[in-house]
Amino acid sequence: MAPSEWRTGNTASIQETAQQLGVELKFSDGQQKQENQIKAIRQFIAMKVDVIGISPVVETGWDEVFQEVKDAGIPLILVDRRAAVPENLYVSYLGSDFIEEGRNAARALAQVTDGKARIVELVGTVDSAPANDRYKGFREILTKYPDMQIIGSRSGDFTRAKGKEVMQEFLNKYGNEITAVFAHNDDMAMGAISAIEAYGLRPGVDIKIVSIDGIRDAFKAMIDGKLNATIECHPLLGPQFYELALQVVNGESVPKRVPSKEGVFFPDNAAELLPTRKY
Ligand code: GYE
Repeated sequence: MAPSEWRTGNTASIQETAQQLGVELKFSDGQQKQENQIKAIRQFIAMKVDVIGISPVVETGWDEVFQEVKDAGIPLILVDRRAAVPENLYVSYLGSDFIEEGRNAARALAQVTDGKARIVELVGTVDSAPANDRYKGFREILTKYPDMQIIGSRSGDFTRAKGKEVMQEFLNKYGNEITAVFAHNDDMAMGAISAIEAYGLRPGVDIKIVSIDGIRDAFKAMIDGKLNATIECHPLLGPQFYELALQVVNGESVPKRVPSKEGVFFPDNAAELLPTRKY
């Protein structure tokens, strides 16, 4: 099962666009495990594919297998998540600016709490690029708000179930002291919302919540007054990915970094925007 609605949307975009373009896609779901991803890469090398695209589940531990890809003469494109490897091991990185998303989450939380908050943070998958960067960007802006403090920070692995579990633990430990939640993705925020309701508090009112992705459920939660903002992280990367891949295969030069476009959404126009949301 996909860890998040974001991932489901991303996978659908990669698969559907291949079909539309008539590109042959060999797809492998890493199930959140680096070892599975490494195994799949080696299989793709053995198949002598033209291009390999990967969303590295974590940042570190890729040098050896990426070198094998390079030695096999296959161009590698990082899609969505970055890997901490030398630049010569991949041709391009297509994805979001996760640091800016973290900054935007802090700005939005400052706005909805008037700059006063005791925050618990639901961190994404440990060592993943989005978790590392969102963590960093969020804190960068928080230094400007002395009355906003992070009182707890733990990984919920980007899933609803884990987000709920970690939020329950935070509530048991800090109770009414918590006035705000920053969740690194909407799915964990959805889990936190159920935990807060079960605890007898009102999500979005007693505890303000800001998260990242912009999935349909986040818009529904904003309409219901349970979520205070979502920062867009665009998963529909299929078209940009194949454009890059085809350029690379045709020997054209491509930029090392291709950013995807994102916005920030608040409850006021959530109902109007919900029908336009594709993931
Ligand atoms: O925010 C989260 C998913 O890598 C940007 O991964 C992606 C993140 C996204 O599981 O929902």
